[in-house]
Amino acid sequence: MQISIGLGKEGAEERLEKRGVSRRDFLKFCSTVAVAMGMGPAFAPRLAKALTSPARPAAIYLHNAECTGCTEALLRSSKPYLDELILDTISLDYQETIMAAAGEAAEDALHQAMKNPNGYVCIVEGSIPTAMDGLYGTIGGRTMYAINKEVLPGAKAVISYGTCACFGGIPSAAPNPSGCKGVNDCFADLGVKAVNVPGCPPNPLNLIGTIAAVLAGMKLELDSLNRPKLFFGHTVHELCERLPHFEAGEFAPSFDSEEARKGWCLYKLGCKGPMTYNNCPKALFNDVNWPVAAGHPCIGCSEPNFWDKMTPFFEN
Ligand code: FSX
Ligand code: SF4
Ligand code: F3S
Repeated sequence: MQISIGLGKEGAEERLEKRGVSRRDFLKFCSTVAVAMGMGPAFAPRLAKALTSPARPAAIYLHNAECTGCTEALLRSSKPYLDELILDTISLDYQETIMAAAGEAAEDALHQAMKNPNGYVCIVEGSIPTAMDGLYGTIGGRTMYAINKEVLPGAKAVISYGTCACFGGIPSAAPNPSGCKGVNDCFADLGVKAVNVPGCPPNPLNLIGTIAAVLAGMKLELDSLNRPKLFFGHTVHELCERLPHFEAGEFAPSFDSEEARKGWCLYKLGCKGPMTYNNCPKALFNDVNWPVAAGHPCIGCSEPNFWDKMTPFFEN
């Protein structure tokens, strides 16, 4: 991965053009993000400016206990420009999964990014193992706990990306032998107050929107679980296209039924949409679909302890 530290490099727009992403395409992408943020396309130029400002902070992306699905969601997105955007526009300076640097060079990149004159924002994926002094998770001989403790308190902003980083997620499911915890649970006493962008996996648009809002200096209104209301202000149920059938008492009797195919409500098959805050029906994944439209009940993946609290996922 290219390591670029803030100022003095060629502009982000030039780098995008070299990769075949025109300004027009870039603005189109910013419009998609703006619409997902509920701001309307007119907000796109402000987002574009925030994302490409030469004075933007470095971005550090830390991995902890997780399946790496959050990174996969980001990089495999069908948006053709998302990886270019992340690598070249936001200027991701340290990301263990995709960076070319390894060993000491990787550690140097981390420490260099932390010294960026414009500061740094930190995106965290995965939960933090705390049992046995954090020894369930180590990178380069240091515990994940120690690395996060070194990096997070000095960040301009911390964004927890994925339910694991936000609330502990699957690694913290009962009986949680590794003592996994979400970022705020772990580090609130050090003054860390991460914005939570949950989902297992989360929608990459919600991450890009949150980063853009942070870089643009927007004040993000958060709910009681620190999730931006822009993306998590409604339940999946409120936004669901099957809602008229719920209200009409039309419930699909089985997954392979004609009624399920006709779009009837999946509540009686286990759908947790009414208890789950997320914008999946509106934001969609890869611009294509979302679980309930594809015939799968919502399993509550953006809620704390969903693995313990929302099971059984299916009823029939
Ligand atoms: Fe967790 Fe991300 Fe679920 Fe996986 O790594 S939110 S297990 S999709 O990928 O942290
Ligand atoms: Fe609500 Fe789920 Fe029914 Fe959609 S399918 S209306 S989210 S209960
Ligand atoms: Fe997760 Fe439910 Fe959306 S399972 S992806 S919050 S539809």
